[in-house]
Amino acid sequence: MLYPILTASRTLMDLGGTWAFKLDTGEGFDQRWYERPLSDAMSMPVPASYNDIKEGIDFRDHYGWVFYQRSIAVPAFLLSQRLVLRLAAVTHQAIVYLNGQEIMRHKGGFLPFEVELNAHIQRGDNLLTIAVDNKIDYSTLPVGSESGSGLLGMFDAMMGPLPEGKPRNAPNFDFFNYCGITRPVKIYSTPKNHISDITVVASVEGTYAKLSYVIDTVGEGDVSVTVRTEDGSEIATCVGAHGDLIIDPVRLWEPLDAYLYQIEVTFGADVYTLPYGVRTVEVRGTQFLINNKPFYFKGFGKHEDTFPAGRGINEPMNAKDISLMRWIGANSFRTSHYPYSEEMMRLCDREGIVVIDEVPAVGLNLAFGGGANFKDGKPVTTFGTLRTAEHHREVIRDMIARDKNHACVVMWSIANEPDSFGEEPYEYFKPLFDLAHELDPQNRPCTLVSVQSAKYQTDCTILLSDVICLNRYYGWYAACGRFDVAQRALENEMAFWATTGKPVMFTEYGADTVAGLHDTTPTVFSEEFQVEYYKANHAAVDPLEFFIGEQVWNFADFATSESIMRVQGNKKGIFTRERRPKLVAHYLRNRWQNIPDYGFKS
Ligand code: GCB
Repeated sequence: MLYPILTASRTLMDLGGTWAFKLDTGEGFDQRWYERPLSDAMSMPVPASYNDIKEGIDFRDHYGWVFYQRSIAVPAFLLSQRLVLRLAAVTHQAIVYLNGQEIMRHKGGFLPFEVELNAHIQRGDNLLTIAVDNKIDYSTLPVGSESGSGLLGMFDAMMGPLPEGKPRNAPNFDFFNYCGITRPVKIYSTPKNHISDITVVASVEGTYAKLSYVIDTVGEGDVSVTVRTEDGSEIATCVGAHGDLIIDPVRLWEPLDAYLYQIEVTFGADVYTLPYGVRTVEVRGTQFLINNKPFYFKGFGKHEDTFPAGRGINEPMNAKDISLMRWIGANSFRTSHYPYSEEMMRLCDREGIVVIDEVPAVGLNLAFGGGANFKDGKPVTTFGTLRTAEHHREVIRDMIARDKNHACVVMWSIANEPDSFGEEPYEYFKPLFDLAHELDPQNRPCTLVSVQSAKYQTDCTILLSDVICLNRYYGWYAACGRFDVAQRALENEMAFWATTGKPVMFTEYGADTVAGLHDTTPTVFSEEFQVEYYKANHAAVDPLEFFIGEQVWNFADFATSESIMRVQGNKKGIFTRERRPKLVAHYLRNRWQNIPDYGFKS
């Protein structure tokens, strides 16, 4: 799927701004709010999550539908063009109405969708209404408890029974369920005969690169493709809907030293330019090779999480985060726990930040919260109970369609911390791994990010993942503060992973740390504790040749649901939510500046 841009043949209109907005407490569809201007509407910025924009718990924790509305007009001279309404992310479900008619619906809160407007749009003003649902359950990704019944708090079962409350979302994951129109809404135009997709795969041999391309089109016309350098010089050209472009000598896209060629495609009157970094990725033995050299991941699990935009796109913060990554000596992050904005992906291409791209498959684990889950008195299994399989295929398909050409993406993550132990998870995940490999024209490595458990020897990641990605909390959730025990336990577990013959890395490890809390003895939650925690973990993994990366949890403190485990959110950030460094940032900076991007373990 192409990112919408302005070109010599395409216009682009941004519908960002202040929209009318209304919470629906049950009457919105019956009263057909989408047919006329919303009465008693409040104002709401788009794009942004709505939750932190207004005050009060009923607003922040609203359960269900909300309505957004504005009027749109398209210049008359554009009505002969193909007009497309594109929504980059609406969390979690959207129904789009134009002039009271439904024109599109979409499930899934983190990937773009679009609809052609020509059959629906009128001259002059049109009423655009977007109904947005934030409900999560056993069929959505991410996963929540069924029908707003709410997971019980840690001690509720012990001290209950408690009376029923208002329905609410109960996320089976550890980040706030921010919702709304969180990424840009745009209308773009193309000629009727247009380019609908571009796929480019590079192979490199010495100084020589071959870019094999396929151009998908709609209608009649001739295709030509030209490659330009960053300074605009033409260096390769080809005609036809598929073919090979030769660049010799090639300048490779390297971590923190990006180079982007401009691939200019024309089809009849339509023109589109794709920025493209040439690099290779391969797992060989226990190494992760970028451009044929053994890469070491240094970086973070992140969130799209700022105040008050919530999960709403925040481009200044994205730029700041990458600046902080460079300052601290990091080279990579994972898009935990959902695909990030297209703007962030383009920025990572531009800046040379290496990305593990994750679908919103988090919470696929009914063992969270203590032991077997029960339904009607009977124990249930995760994948015998969840109804996510079809939607899981959709998000893999849509993420790869969106991100396949990005140089920054070096691996796909099929899920975060699912129940991955034994046969049933294997049966669930095997077809999803096969699908990702089959859909990705670059056939990048795939992984699932695995949860800490005593059952790790039965984790289906051993069979399925190209890189073993571990979330491990020795010294925090296990052996809290007992760093001698934590280190030995981690060493013992690593002895097992050594036998798999696969590369292994941390995708999470960390300790909650309240900025400003200090102690001479490193006690839990103090900044000194966080430093000691990381030192103990590094002592266990540094000697291991097959250990190819460390992504700490988390880049910054972030918002979560209410719980006695969280003090105004998760505090495992290396930076605060406002991006001030904790003590550990200086420790990591010193460490990472002395670890090269390539060749650390060889
Ligand atoms: C995890 C999850 C992450 C949590 C983290 C924590 O394993 O993947 O979403 O935020 O632990 O801090 O508990």
